[in-house]
Amino acid sequence: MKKVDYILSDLKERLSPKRYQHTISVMMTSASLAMCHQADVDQAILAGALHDCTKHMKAEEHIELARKGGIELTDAEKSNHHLLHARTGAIQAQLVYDIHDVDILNAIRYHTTGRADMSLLEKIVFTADYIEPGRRGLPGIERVRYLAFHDLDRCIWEISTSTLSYLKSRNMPIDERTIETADFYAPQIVRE
Ligand code: DGI
Ligand code: FE
Ligand code: FE
Repeated sequence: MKKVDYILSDLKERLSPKRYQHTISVMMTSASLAMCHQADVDQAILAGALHDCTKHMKAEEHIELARKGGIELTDAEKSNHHLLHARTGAIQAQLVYDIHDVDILNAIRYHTTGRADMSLLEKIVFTADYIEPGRRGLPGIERVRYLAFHDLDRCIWEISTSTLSYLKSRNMPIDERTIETADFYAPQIVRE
């Protein structure tokens, strides 16, 4: 059995049907973006398949995985499931699915917040998670989807600023990395 087939059959048992469908969509969108931007399609498929592999876990399971992986969690992470699943997802990918490709592990780890100066694979998974066909009701999504295939850095800036506005409007805690991503990918103002 191919590695990705094993991973998908295992995830199908663990994740809810909705999360599994999202996983498949992110995997296929990552593959498409990899084709467009001439990245490694197999890496994109594995990273897309695994990006939310711990999303179903309860807080205690996340904390246990973080302990196993030997990572320190910030208070913000401990209290925020959205931030935690990306970090524990990378550990689960390593420990349970035997993935040791650092680029794939980082693409999982940074898929929610992004970071400054991402690798092409990191950019692809970050973007695919936001634009996959099942996502509904996001502001300006048609344009963001267009940009994903035509101007990836600009697309990342639009996604991160849109996420920041959403978090601010709801008074949610903001991870420093999310701000760092928006700053790094802000279009340069050309001055004469
Ligand atoms: O796991 P998914 O739902 O597929 O997507 P995701 O991993 O991108 O998580 C999306 C959520 O993460 C969305 O509600 C916005 C939130 N998010 C992104 N950056 C931050 C954040 N939440 C907080 N609290 N702080 C952030 O900086
Ligand atoms: Fe996620
Ligand atoms: Fe996701």
